[in-house]
Amino acid sequence: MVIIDGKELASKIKVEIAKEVDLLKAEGHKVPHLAAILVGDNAASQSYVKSKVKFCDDVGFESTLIKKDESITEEELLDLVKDLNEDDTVDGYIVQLPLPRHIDPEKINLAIDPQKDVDGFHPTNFGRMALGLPSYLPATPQGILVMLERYNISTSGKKCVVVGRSNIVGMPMSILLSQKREIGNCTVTIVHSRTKDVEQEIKNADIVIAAIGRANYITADMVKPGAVVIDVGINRIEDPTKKRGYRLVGDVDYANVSKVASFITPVPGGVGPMTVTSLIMNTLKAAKKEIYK
Ligand code: L34
Repeated sequence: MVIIDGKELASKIKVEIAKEVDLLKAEGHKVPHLAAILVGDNAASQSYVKSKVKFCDDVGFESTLIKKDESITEEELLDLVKDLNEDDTVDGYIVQLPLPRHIDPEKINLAIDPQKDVDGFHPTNFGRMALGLPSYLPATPQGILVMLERYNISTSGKKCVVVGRSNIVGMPMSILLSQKREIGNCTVTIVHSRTKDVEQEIKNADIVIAAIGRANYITADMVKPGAVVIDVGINRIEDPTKKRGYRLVGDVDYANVSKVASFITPVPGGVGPMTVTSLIMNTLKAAKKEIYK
């Protein structure tokens, strides 16, 4: 069994991106600039955004963190988005999710300039992705593709089961893995709340992508021996023995599934760091105008 070390891979790619930034500077270009809007005081969001800003620092990007109180109105947030669309010094930006209940995330998403949408969430980018046109790929699915690629895991012709159908992970992941691309050509099944025999579907898979948000949901008896298991879940479980009062577990029962899988991602230190890496990769593409000329 091989542990897919997302943290280590992220550090490796960090060095590669830092070199590209040096090259850009040597050619007289400005460094890439990522902005992030963070609304409210959700502890997990704060920690995720903090790692995004730190990654920018580490590779020599400029970053701007815009923190807003959770009382911000939808209109004010839309104004902020408009400002970032018009700010020529910003190459790409994100609005960290989730947003407070009084703000419609769809409305905010639609207001983002697709050319600066380094999350790849805007319908223009999602549509371009689905059509196989150049686009920013959503960070988590792209991070997973990079993991599979860098660990030389062949996907062509493999049966892949994606558990969960969210707009930001399950749905785009299933599209990408079924496409005719280097890491793709899978026969993909999406498993969701209305699936008849969830366990059998998962058991058929050569590659399992778990993105449901339920702690330890995938158990060893559901996994085909030798399968590749990618765990997207980040669930907080109360744990008084920990300083923070909780520990993180994935959607996969790691202790037991790791005994049957050929490759597996841990939580933490698996997909999470690759999500951050992938956002930074997209920001570099934005600065270099690789997707939109
Ligand atoms: N707009 N909202 C927007 N874009 C995103 O791409 C995200 N996401 C998801 C939540 N909301 C978003 C993230 O940034 C999830 N996510 C994310 C980012 C980083 C990590 C996990 C999720 C991460 O670094 N996880 C660490 C553990 C961090 C901790 O200790 O809490 C890990 O090793 O898995």
